[in-house]
Amino acid sequence: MIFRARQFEFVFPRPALVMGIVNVTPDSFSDGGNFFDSRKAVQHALELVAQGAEILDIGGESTRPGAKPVGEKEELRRVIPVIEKLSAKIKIPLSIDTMKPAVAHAALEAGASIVNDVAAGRSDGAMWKVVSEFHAGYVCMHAQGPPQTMQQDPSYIDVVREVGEFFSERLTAMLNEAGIAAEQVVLDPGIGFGKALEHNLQLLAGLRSFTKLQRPLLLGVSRKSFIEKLLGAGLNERLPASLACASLAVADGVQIIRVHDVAETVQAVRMTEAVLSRRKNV
Ligand code: 9MG
Repeated sequence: MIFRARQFEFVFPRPALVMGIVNVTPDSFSDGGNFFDSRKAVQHALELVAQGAEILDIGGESTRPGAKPVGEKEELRRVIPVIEKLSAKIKIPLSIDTMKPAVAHAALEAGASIVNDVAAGRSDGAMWKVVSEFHAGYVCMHAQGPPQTMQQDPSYIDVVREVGEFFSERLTAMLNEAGIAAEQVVLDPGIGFGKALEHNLQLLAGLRSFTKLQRPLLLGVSRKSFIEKLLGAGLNERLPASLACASLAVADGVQIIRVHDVAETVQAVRMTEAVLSRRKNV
């Protein structure tokens, strides 16, 4: 299986890729006031690469449940200088985390190679045209509803089946209507995006079923609030559970893990892979 993102190509099976999260928001990299400092964001990104990140995901708009939307101009102002500086310094794929085609377009022009679209093309139909035009990699994530309202009353009959059907429908539409090649696409069940605790756990238990779609899978569980709902762990106490999910996911066929804690995740994932590679077929 191949994943192509502009000049980058990953051939699977291969060790899972750890994608480091770079949130370019004022609360993440403040200049000491209400603005963010792009130099601090770049510095943080370079540290994630030194820790073993093989992809960076750069976002200027929070997608946390209930987060306030950010205007296009402000989102561009946050992410583009960071992408320009990083693409001049490092030769790994940069992913732009956005639902806005104009932001994706500018980010790709600035040197990004992947579009991480938590709306899966449903926020603005122009997104897929941009992905197709640049031959970019594309993360197609499942969400039930937009971030502002998605956690109000998530409802499914069979969440694993419904997310699988969503992937099939989106893939068919992308390939047939948007001129995107299957090899550009990564699928992501969207843990925490319009899902109650039970839905998240069922998706984690059912990850293996998505491998039949023959596309790389991406999982983001890092520090998410469902961990607190299950275990009572506060924001700074969720690393062990995040690592447990990462290891289980890799064992079930997930190829990309999106995380804040890169060094710890790389260690957990490499250990998991070392043991998996020695499993006998009993
Ligand atoms: C932006 N963002 C936050 N959580 C995410 C997740 O689980 N997957 C992807 N693709 N993006 C996410």
